[in-house]
Amino acid sequence: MRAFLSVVLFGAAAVALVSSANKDGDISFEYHRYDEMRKALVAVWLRCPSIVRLYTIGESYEGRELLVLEISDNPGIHEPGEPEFKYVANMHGNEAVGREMLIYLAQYLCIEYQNKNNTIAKLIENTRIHLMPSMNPDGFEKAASQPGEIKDWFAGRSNAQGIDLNRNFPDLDRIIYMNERQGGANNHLLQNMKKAVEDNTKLAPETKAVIHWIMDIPFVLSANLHGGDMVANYPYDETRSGLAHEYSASPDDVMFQSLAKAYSMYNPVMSDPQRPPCRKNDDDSSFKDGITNGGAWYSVPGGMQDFNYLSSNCFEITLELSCEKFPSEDTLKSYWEQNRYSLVNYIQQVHRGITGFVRDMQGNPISNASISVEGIDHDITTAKDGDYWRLLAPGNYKVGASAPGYVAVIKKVAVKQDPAERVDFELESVMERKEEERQELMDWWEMMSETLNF
Ligand code: GEM
Ligand code: ZN
Repeated sequence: MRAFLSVVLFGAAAVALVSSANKDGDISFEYHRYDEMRKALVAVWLRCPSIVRLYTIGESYEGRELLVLEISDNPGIHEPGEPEFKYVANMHGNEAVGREMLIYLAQYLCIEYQNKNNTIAKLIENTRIHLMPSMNPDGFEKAASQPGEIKDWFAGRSNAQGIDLNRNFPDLDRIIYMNERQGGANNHLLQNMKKAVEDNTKLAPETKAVIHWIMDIPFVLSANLHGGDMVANYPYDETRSGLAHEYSASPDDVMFQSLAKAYSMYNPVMSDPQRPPCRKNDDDSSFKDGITNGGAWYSVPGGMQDFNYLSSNCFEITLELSCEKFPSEDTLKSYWEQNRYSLVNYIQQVHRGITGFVRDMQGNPISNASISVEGIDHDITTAKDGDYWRLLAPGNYKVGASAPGYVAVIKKVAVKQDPAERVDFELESVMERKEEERQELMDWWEMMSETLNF
Protein backbone atom coordinates (compact mmCIF):
# COMPACT_ATOMS: atom_id res chain seq x y z
CA MET A 1 0.00 0.00 0.00
CA ARG A 2 2.77 2.37 0.99
CA ALA A 3 4.51 1.95 -2.37
CA PHE A 4 1.22 2.68 -4.13
CA LEU A 5 0.65 5.74 -1.97
CA SER A 6 4.07 7.15 -2.75
CA VAL A 7 3.53 6.58 -6.48
CA VAL A 8 0.11 8.26 -6.34
CA LEU A 9 1.51 11.17 -4.34
CA PHE A 10 4.49 11.38 -6.63
CA GLY A 11 2.27 11.28 -9.67
CA ALA A 12 -0.07 13.93 -8.29
CA ALA A 13 2.83 16.15 -7.39
CA ALA A 14 4.23 15.70 -10.86
CA VAL A 15 0.99 16.87 -12.46
CA ALA A 16 0.62 19.79 -10.04
CA LEU A 17 4.11 21.10 -10.47
CA VAL A 18 5.04 20.39 -14.05
CA SER A 19 4.02 23.21 -16.31
CA SER A 20 6.05 22.65 -19.48
CA ALA A 21 7.47 19.62 -21.24
CA ASN A 22 11.10 20.65 -21.11
CA LYS A 23 10.83 22.17 -17.62
CA ASP A 24 14.36 21.10 -16.83
CA GLY A 25 15.74 21.82 -20.29
CA ASP A 26 17.86 24.75 -19.08
CA ILE A 27 19.45 22.88 -16.17
CA SER A 28 22.92 21.45 -16.76
CA PHE A 29 23.25 18.30 -14.64
CA GLU A 30 26.92 18.49 -13.80
CA TYR A 31 29.05 19.14 -10.73
CA HIS A 32 29.85 22.79 -10.02
CA ARG A 33 33.23 23.66 -8.47
CA TYR A 34 33.30 26.84 -6.37
CA ASP A 35 33.66 29.36 -9.23
CA GLU A 36 31.17 27.44 -11.38
CA MET A 37 28.68 27.36 -8.49
CA ARG A 38 29.00 31.09 -8.01
CA LYS A 39 28.57 31.70 -11.76
CA ALA A 40 25.51 29.42 -11.86
CA LEU A 41 23.90 31.33 -8.96
CA VAL A 42 24.71 34.71 -10.54
CA ALA A 43 23.13 33.42 -13.78
CA VAL A 44 19.90 32.66 -11.91
CA TRP A 45 19.93 36.18 -10.47
CA LEU A 46 20.49 37.67 -13.93
CA ARG A 47 17.66 35.56 -15.36
CA CYS A 48 15.16 36.37 -12.56
CA PRO A 49 16.33 39.65 -11.00
CA SER A 50 12.89 40.61 -9.65
CA ILE A 51 12.61 37.52 -7.41
CA VAL A 52 16.25 36.63 -6.73
CA ARG A 53 18.98 38.05 -4.48
CA LEU A 54 22.40 36.57 -3.94
CA TYR A 55 24.10 37.24 -0.61
CA THR A 56 26.77 35.78 1.68
CA ILE A 57 26.63 35.06 5.41
CA GLY A 58 30.41 34.97 5.85
CA GLU A 59 33.47 33.05 4.71
CA SER A 60 34.86 29.55 5.09
CA TYR A 61 38.19 28.94 6.86
CA GLU A 62 40.01 29.23 3.51
CA GLY A 63 38.10 32.40 2.58
CA ARG A 64 35.43 31.11 0.20
CA GLU A 65 32.06 32.89 0.45
CA LEU A 66 29.15 31.08 2.12
CA LEU A 67 26.70 31.97 -0.63
CA VAL A 68 22.93 32.09 -0.21
CA LEU A 69 20.48 32.54 -3.06
CA GLU A 70 17.20 34.08 -1.87
CA ILE A 71 14.00 33.67 -3.86
CA SER A 72 10.93 35.73 -2.97
CA ASP A 73 8.64 38.35 -4.52
CA ASN A 74 10.39 40.99 -2.41
CA PRO A 75 13.99 39.79 -2.19
CA GLY A 76 16.06 41.28 0.63
CA ILE A 77 13.04 42.19 2.72
CA HIS A 78 11.31 40.32 5.57
CA GLU A 79 7.64 40.95 4.80
CA PRO A 80 5.68 40.92 8.10
CA GLY A 81 3.69 37.70 8.27
CA GLU A 82 5.65 35.96 5.48
CA PRO A 83 7.45 32.81 6.71
CA GLU A 84 11.17 32.34 6.14
CA PHE A 85 12.48 28.99 4.84
CA LYS A 86 16.04 27.67 4.29
CA TYR A 87 17.80 24.71 2.71
CA VAL A 88 21.46 24.20 3.66
CA ALA A 89 23.57 21.62 1.82
CA ASN A 90 27.12 20.26 1.73
CA MET A 91 28.02 20.92 5.37
CA HIS A 92 29.97 17.71 4.84
CA GLY A 93 32.02 18.76 1.84
CA ASN A 94 32.19 15.27 0.29
CA GLU A 95 28.41 14.85 0.32
CA ALA A 96 27.82 16.40 -3.05
CA VAL A 97 24.26 15.60 -4.22
CA GLY A 98 22.50 18.12 -1.97
CA ARG A 99 24.79 20.91 -3.18
CA GLU A 100 23.81 20.22 -6.78
CA MET A 101 20.12 19.79 -5.90
CA LEU A 102 20.02 23.32 -4.49
CA ILE A 103 21.74 24.80 -7.56
CA TYR A 104 19.20 23.00 -9.79
CA LEU A 105 16.33 24.03 -7.48
CA ALA A 106 17.34 27.69 -7.83
CA GLN A 107 17.33 27.30 -11.61
CA TYR A 108 14.04 25.35 -11.57
CA LEU A 109 12.18 27.92 -9.42
CA CYS A 110 13.33 30.75 -11.68
CA ILE A 111 12.40 28.88 -14.89
CA GLU A 112 8.98 27.84 -13.56
CA TYR A 113 8.26 31.34 -12.30
CA GLN A 114 8.95 32.62 -15.83
CA ASN A 115 6.76 29.82 -17.22
CA LYS A 116 3.87 31.12 -15.05
CA ASN A 117 3.69 27.87 -13.06
CA ASN A 118 0.97 28.87 -10.55
CA THR A 119 2.12 26.50 -7.80
CA ILE A 120 5.65 27.88 -7.92
CA ALA A 121 4.56 31.50 -8.35
CA LYS A 122 2.28 31.27 -5.29
CA LEU A 123 5.07 29.69 -3.23
CA ILE A 124 7.51 32.45 -4.21
CA GLU A 125 4.93 35.15 -3.49
CA ASN A 126 4.07 33.92 0.03
CA THR A 127 7.41 32.52 1.21
CA ARG A 128 10.94 33.89 1.57
CA ILE A 129 13.17 30.99 0.43
CA HIS A 130 16.91 30.87 1.19
CA LEU A 131 19.13 28.29 -0.54
CA MET A 132 22.71 27.67 0.67
CA PRO A 133 24.22 25.09 -1.71
CA SER A 134 27.43 24.78 0.30
CA MET A 135 28.13 25.36 4.00
CA ASN A 136 31.58 23.76 3.51
CA PRO A 137 32.99 24.95 0.16
CA ASP A 138 36.56 24.14 1.27
CA GLY A 139 35.65 20.51 1.97
CA PHE A 140 33.94 20.21 -1.38
CA GLU A 141 37.02 21.45 -3.23
CA LYS A 142 39.14 18.86 -1.39
CA ALA A 143 36.70 16.06 -2.23
CA ALA A 144 36.15 17.14 -5.84
CA SER A 145 39.85 17.53 -6.58
CA GLN A 146 40.49 13.83 -5.92
CA PRO A 147 41.43 12.10 -9.20
CA GLY A 148 39.00 9.58 -10.75
CA GLU A 149 35.37 8.82 -9.99
CA ILE A 150 35.84 6.81 -6.79
CA LYS A 151 36.10 9.30 -3.92
CA ASP A 152 37.43 8.57 -0.44
CA TRP A 153 34.50 8.15 2.00
CA PHE A 154 35.83 10.85 4.36
CA ALA A 155 38.07 13.18 2.29
CA GLY A 156 36.43 16.62 2.40
CA ARG A 157 33.85 15.74 5.06
CA SER A 158 35.31 18.20 7.59
CA ASN A 159 36.06 21.88 7.09
CA ALA A 160 39.62 22.98 6.28
CA GLN A 161 40.53 22.89 10.00
CA GLY A 162 39.46 19.23 10.25
CA ILE A 163 36.26 20.14 12.13
CA ASP A 164 33.11 18.08 11.51
CA LEU A 165 30.60 20.93 11.26
CA ASN A 166 27.74 18.59 12.21
CA ARG A 167 29.35 18.02 15.60
CA ASN A 168 30.49 21.63 16.08
CA PHE A 169 27.27 23.35 17.19
CA PRO A 170 26.70 24.05 20.89
CA ASP A 171 25.19 20.85 22.37
CA LEU A 172 21.82 22.24 23.43
CA ASP A 173 20.28 18.75 23.66
CA ARG A 174 22.09 18.13 26.94
CA ILE A 175 20.70 21.39 28.33
CA ILE A 176 17.13 20.62 27.27
CA TYR A 177 17.33 17.09 28.69
CA MET A 178 18.52 18.55 32.00
CA ASN A 179 15.75 21.20 31.92
CA GLU A 180 13.18 18.42 31.30
CA ARG A 181 14.27 16.88 34.59
CA GLN A 182 15.00 19.95 36.68
CA GLY A 183 12.90 22.66 35.06
CA GLY A 184 14.12 25.48 32.89
CA ALA A 185 13.63 27.01 29.46
CA ASN A 186 12.06 24.74 26.83
CA ASN A 187 13.61 26.58 23.86
CA HIS A 188 15.80 29.54 22.83
CA LEU A 189 18.59 28.15 24.94
CA LEU A 190 21.16 30.57 23.49
CA GLN A 191 19.05 33.65 24.33
CA ASN A 192 21.21 36.80 24.15
CA MET A 193 24.43 34.86 23.71
CA LYS A 194 25.66 36.46 20.48
CA LYS A 195 28.89 37.55 22.13
CA ALA A 196 29.49 34.09 23.62
CA VAL A 197 29.15 32.62 20.14
CA GLU A 198 31.56 35.20 18.73
CA ASP A 199 34.16 34.49 21.44
CA ASN A 200 33.83 30.69 21.32
CA THR A 201 37.14 29.52 19.86
CA LYS A 202 35.86 25.96 19.37
CA LEU A 203 33.36 27.09 16.73
CA ALA A 204 34.46 26.93 13.08
CA PRO A 205 33.88 30.10 11.02
CA GLU A 206 31.25 28.26 8.99
CA THR A 207 29.42 27.27 12.19
CA LYS A 208 29.56 30.83 13.59
CA ALA A 209 28.22 32.24 10.33
CA VAL A 210 25.22 29.90 10.36
CA ILE A 211 24.50 30.58 14.05
CA HIS A 212 24.44 34.33 13.41
CA TRP A 213 22.25 33.73 10.34
CA ILE A 214 19.76 31.71 12.45
CA MET A 215 19.75 34.44 15.12
CA ASP A 216 19.23 37.24 12.57
CA ILE A 217 16.43 35.82 10.40
CA PRO A 218 13.20 34.37 11.93
CA PHE A 219 13.39 31.05 10.07
CA VAL A 220 10.36 28.79 10.51
CA LEU A 221 11.37 25.65 8.61
CA SER A 222 14.64 24.24 7.30
CA ALA A 223 16.39 21.14 6.00
CA ASN A 224 20.03 20.12 6.09
CA LEU A 225 21.07 18.11 3.00
CA HIS A 226 23.55 15.24 3.40
CA GLY A 227 24.60 12.08 1.56
CA GLY A 228 25.62 8.54 2.42
CA ASP A 229 22.15 7.14 3.01
CA MET A 230 18.54 7.66 1.89
CA VAL A 231 16.22 8.87 4.66
CA ALA A 232 14.53 11.96 6.11
CA ASN A 233 15.86 12.22 9.68
CA TYR A 234 14.17 14.31 12.39
CA PRO A 235 14.92 15.47 16.00
CA TYR A 236 16.23 14.69 18.39
CA ASP A 237 19.59 13.61 16.98
CA GLU A 238 21.29 13.15 20.35
CA THR A 239 19.85 10.36 22.52
CA ARG A 240 18.21 11.36 25.78
CA SER A 241 19.95 8.69 27.83
CA GLY A 242 23.35 8.88 26.11
CA LEU A 243 22.88 5.44 24.51
CA ALA A 244 24.20 4.96 20.96
CA HIS A 245 20.67 4.23 19.68
CA GLU A 246 17.46 5.37 21.38
CA TYR A 247 14.29 6.92 19.95
CA SER A 248 14.52 10.45 21.36
CA ALA A 249 11.26 12.27 20.70
CA SER A 250 11.09 16.05 20.76
CA PRO A 251 7.89 17.74 22.03
CA ASP A 252 6.94 18.16 18.34
CA ASP A 253 7.47 14.51 17.39
CA VAL A 254 4.13 14.21 15.57
CA MET A 255 4.78 17.30 13.45
CA PHE A 256 8.37 16.27 12.71
CA GLN A 257 7.21 12.86 11.45
CA SER A 258 4.72 14.66 9.22
CA LEU A 259 7.41 17.01 7.93
CA ALA A 260 9.86 14.18 7.25
CA LYS A 261 7.17 12.24 5.34
CA ALA A 262 6.32 15.38 3.38
CA TYR A 263 9.79 14.95 1.92
CA SER A 264 10.22 11.17 1.77
CA MET A 265 6.81 10.29 0.33
CA TYR A 266 7.50 12.42 -2.76
CA ASN A 267 10.86 10.70 -3.32
CA PRO A 268 10.01 7.28 -4.79
CA VAL A 269 13.39 5.75 -3.91
CA MET A 270 13.59 7.09 -0.32
CA SER A 271 10.04 5.88 0.46
CA ASP A 272 10.25 2.52 -1.36
CA PRO A 273 9.60 -0.09 1.35
CA GLN A 274 11.45 -2.63 -0.78
CA ARG A 275 14.58 -0.50 -1.02
CA PRO A 276 17.55 -2.49 0.36
CA PRO A 277 19.94 -0.81 2.85
CA CYS A 278 22.65 1.27 1.19
CA ARG A 279 25.33 -1.10 2.45
CA LYS A 280 24.97 -4.79 3.30
CA ASN A 281 25.64 -4.43 7.05
CA ASP A 282 23.76 -1.16 7.54
CA ASP A 283 21.21 -1.11 10.35
CA ASP A 284 18.35 0.98 8.97
CA SER A 285 15.77 -0.88 11.04
CA SER A 286 14.54 2.54 12.28
CA PHE A 287 13.75 3.63 8.71
CA LYS A 288 10.02 3.30 7.90
CA ASP A 289 8.25 5.25 5.16
CA GLY A 290 11.68 6.71 4.41
CA ILE A 291 11.93 8.55 7.74
CA THR A 292 13.78 8.05 11.03
CA ASN A 293 14.21 9.66 14.40
CA GLY A 294 17.87 10.70 14.69
CA GLY A 295 18.53 9.11 18.06
CA ALA A 296 16.89 5.86 16.91
CA TRP A 297 19.31 5.73 13.96
CA TYR A 298 22.43 6.70 15.94
CA SER A 299 23.20 9.45 18.44
CA VAL A 300 24.67 12.69 17.07
CA PRO A 301 25.73 15.39 19.58
CA GLY A 302 26.37 18.98 18.47
CA GLY A 303 24.46 18.72 15.20
CA MET A 304 22.96 21.64 13.28
CA GLN A 305 19.45 20.12 13.15
CA ASP A 306 18.77 20.07 16.89
CA PHE A 307 20.58 23.39 17.32
CA ASN A 308 17.98 25.06 15.07
CA TYR A 309 15.12 23.62 17.10
CA LEU A 310 16.58 24.45 20.53
CA SER A 311 18.04 27.90 19.81
CA SER A 312 15.40 29.43 17.56
CA ASN A 313 11.87 29.03 16.18
CA CYS A 314 13.18 26.94 13.27
CA PHE A 315 12.15 23.31 12.77
CA GLU A 316 14.92 21.51 10.88
CA ILE A 317 15.21 17.97 9.52
CA THR A 318 18.22 16.24 7.97
CA LEU A 319 17.92 14.73 4.48
CA GLU A 320 20.15 11.89 3.32
CA LEU A 321 19.78 11.92 -0.48
CA SER A 322 22.11 9.24 -1.84
CA CYS A 323 23.81 6.03 -0.78
CA GLU A 324 26.99 7.25 -2.41
CA LYS A 325 28.34 10.49 -0.95
CA PHE A 326 29.89 11.73 -4.20
CA PRO A 327 28.20 9.75 -7.03
CA SER A 328 29.25 9.99 -10.65
CA GLU A 329 28.12 13.05 -12.60
CA ASP A 330 25.88 11.01 -14.94
CA THR A 331 23.61 10.14 -11.99
CA LEU A 332 22.83 13.77 -11.09
CA LYS A 333 19.84 14.08 -13.45
CA SER A 334 18.18 11.02 -11.87
CA TYR A 335 18.82 12.39 -8.37
CA TRP A 336 17.15 15.63 -9.47
CA GLU A 337 14.13 13.68 -10.76
CA GLN A 338 13.93 11.78 -7.46
CA ASN A 339 14.08 14.98 -5.37
CA ARG A 340 12.45 17.76 -7.45
CA TYR A 341 8.92 17.33 -6.07
CA SER A 342 10.07 16.56 -2.52
CA LEU A 343 12.13 19.76 -2.44
CA VAL A 344 9.11 21.88 -3.43
CA ASN A 345 6.57 19.98 -1.32
CA TYR A 346 8.74 20.36 1.76
CA ILE A 347 8.93 24.16 1.32
CA GLN A 348 5.12 24.24 1.15
CA GLN A 349 4.96 22.73 4.67
CA VAL A 350 5.99 26.13 6.06
CA HIS A 351 2.35 27.19 5.50
CA ARG A 352 0.92 24.85 8.15
CA GLY A 353 -0.18 25.15 11.79
CA ILE A 354 -1.07 28.62 13.01
CA THR A 355 0.26 32.05 12.18
CA GLY A 356 -0.58 35.65 13.02
CA PHE A 357 0.47 38.73 14.97
CA VAL A 358 0.73 39.61 18.66
CA ARG A 359 -0.02 43.29 19.30
CA ASP A 360 -0.88 45.55 22.23
CA MET A 361 -4.30 47.21 22.63
CA GLN A 362 -3.11 50.16 20.56
CA GLY A 363 -2.12 47.88 17.66
CA ASN A 364 1.61 48.08 18.22
CA PRO A 365 3.59 44.86 17.53
CA ILE A 366 4.91 42.96 20.53
CA SER A 367 8.20 41.28 19.50
CA ASN A 368 9.69 38.36 21.44
CA ALA A 369 6.30 37.44 22.89
CA SER A 370 5.92 33.73 23.70
CA ILE A 371 3.49 31.47 21.89
CA SER A 372 2.79 28.36 23.97
CA VAL A 373 0.74 25.32 23.04
CA GLU A 374 -0.86 23.25 25.80
CA GLY A 375 0.65 19.76 25.76
CA ILE A 376 3.69 20.70 23.63
CA ASP A 377 6.57 21.79 25.85
CA HIS A 378 8.30 23.94 23.22
CA ASP A 379 7.53 27.66 22.97
CA ILE A 380 8.19 29.82 19.96
CA THR A 381 8.47 33.61 19.92
CA THR A 382 7.22 36.50 17.81
CA ALA A 383 9.59 38.23 15.41
CA LYS A 384 10.30 41.97 15.15
CA ASP A 385 6.87 42.84 13.69
CA GLY A 386 5.01 40.73 16.25
CA ASP A 387 4.56 38.07 13.56
CA TYR A 388 4.82 34.37 14.43
CA TRP A 389 4.44 30.97 12.79
CA ARG A 390 3.76 27.85 14.88
CA LEU A 391 3.96 24.59 12.94
CA LEU A 392 1.34 22.13 14.22
CA ALA A 393 -0.19 18.89 12.96
CA PRO A 394 -3.98 18.84 12.46
CA GLY A 395 -5.88 18.87 15.78
CA ASN A 396 -7.52 21.02 18.47
CA TYR A 397 -5.18 23.11 20.60
CA LYS A 398 -5.17 25.68 23.38
CA VAL A 399 -2.68 28.35 22.35
CA GLY A 400 -1.41 31.12 24.64
CA ALA A 401 0.34 34.39 23.90
CA SER A 402 2.28 36.08 26.69
CA ALA A 403 4.90 38.77 27.19
CA PRO A 404 6.43 40.47 30.26
CA GLY A 405 4.15 43.33 31.44
CA TYR A 406 1.11 42.02 29.56
CA VAL A 407 -1.87 39.91 30.56
CA ALA A 408 -1.63 36.52 28.82
CA VAL A 409 -4.39 35.48 26.40
CA ILE A 410 -5.38 31.86 25.62
CA LYS A 411 -7.37 30.82 22.55
CA LYS A 412 -8.77 27.49 21.38
CA VAL A 413 -7.75 26.68 17.80
CA ALA A 414 -8.71 23.90 15.39
CA VAL A 415 -5.83 23.26 12.99
CA LYS A 416 -6.30 21.64 9.58
CA GLN A 417 -3.60 19.97 7.43
CA ASP A 418 -3.04 23.24 5.61
CA PRO A 419 -3.03 26.19 5.08
CA ALA A 420 -2.08 27.71 8.44
CA GLU A 421 -4.89 29.11 10.61
CA ARG A 422 -4.69 32.84 11.17
CA VAL A 423 -4.72 33.58 14.94
CA ASP A 424 -3.96 37.11 16.14
CA PHE A 425 -3.58 38.12 19.77
CA GLU A 426 -4.19 41.53 21.41
CA LEU A 427 -2.54 41.77 24.83
CA GLU A 428 -3.56 44.26 27.53
CA SER A 429 -0.73 45.70 29.56
CA VAL A 430 -0.83 44.90 33.26
CA MET A 431 -0.88 48.66 33.98
CA GLU A 432 -3.94 49.10 31.77
CA ARG A 433 -5.63 46.20 33.53
CA LYS A 434 -4.80 47.67 36.97
CA GLU A 435 -6.18 51.09 35.87
CA GLU A 436 -9.36 49.43 34.61
CA GLU A 437 -9.81 47.52 37.86
CA ARG A 438 -9.17 50.70 39.86
CA GLN A 439 -11.77 52.53 37.78
CA GLU A 440 -14.29 49.68 38.23
CA LEU A 441 -13.70 49.79 41.99
CA MET A 442 -14.22 53.58 42.04
CA ASP A 443 -17.45 53.20 40.04
CA TRP A 444 -18.67 50.47 42.41
CA TRP A 445 -17.85 52.57 45.44
CA GLU A 446 -19.69 55.57 43.96
CA MET A 447 -22.74 53.42 43.18
CA MET A 448 -22.74 51.95 46.71
CA SER A 449 -22.39 55.34 48.38
CA GLU A 450 -25.35 56.71 46.38
CA THR A 451 -27.47 53.64 47.19
CA LEU A 452 -26.72 53.78 50.90
CA ASN A 453 -26.72 57.60 50.99
CA PHE A 454 -23.32 57.71 52.65
C1 GEM B 1 24.91 12.08 9.80
S1 GEM B 1 23.80 13.36 9.46
C2 GEM B 1 22.88 13.33 10.96
C3 GEM B 1 21.95 12.17 11.07
N1 GEM B 1 21.45 12.08 12.42
C4 GEM B 1 21.58 11.04 13.22
N2 GEM B 1 21.12 11.14 14.44
N3 GEM B 1 22.12 9.93 12.78
C5 GEM B 1 26.13 12.58 10.57
O1 GEM B 1 26.32 13.80 10.66
O2 GEM B 1 26.83 11.70 11.10
C6 GEM B 1 25.35 11.32 8.56
C7 GEM B 1 25.99 12.19 7.50
O3 GEM B 1 27.07 12.70 7.76
O4 GEM B 1 25.34 12.44 6.51
ZN1 ZN C 1 26.72 14.34 6.29
